[in-house]
Amino acid sequence: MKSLLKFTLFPLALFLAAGLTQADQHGDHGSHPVKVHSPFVRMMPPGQPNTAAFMTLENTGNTNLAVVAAESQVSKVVELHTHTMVEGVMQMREIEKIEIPAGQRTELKPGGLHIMLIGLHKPLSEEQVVEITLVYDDGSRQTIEAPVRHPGAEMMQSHGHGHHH
Ligand SMILES: [Cu+2]
Repeated sequence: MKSLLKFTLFPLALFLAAGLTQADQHGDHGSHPVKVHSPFVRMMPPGQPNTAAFMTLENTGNTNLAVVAAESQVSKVVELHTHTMVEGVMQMREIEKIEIPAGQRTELKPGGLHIMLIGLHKPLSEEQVVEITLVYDDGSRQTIEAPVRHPGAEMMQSHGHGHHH
């Protein structure tokens, strides 16, 4: 009886361990219903303590999702922001979430939605890759890699036919 129990538990334990490992290593990449296109962080002039990350989020799943937080090691604070007109002046403000309805794309771009990196620990260098973790309202997390680009490169980015993978 004892050996039979061992025999049945062992494959189960292996299965569980494999499942956990897979979630740890691959949960952030590829399998998430939200695909992240062309992420980049804006290169700022020297001495600027803040910058922002932009990207297009595509929800390939059947359920609405929203980014409710973002995390990064490069700055003290990471906030979700948008731009709004306040008495004729464009202002940034923090928002609670960035919604990505099922089957749709949400664009984070200069002058609109963005992920604000506040209080950079050290100046960013061009082509440096910044890791940003997106936290979704379903509890899932997705870590993306966003290269640092000059503002001039943004134009190339949005109007060109670049292949960035
Ligand atoms: Cu902002």
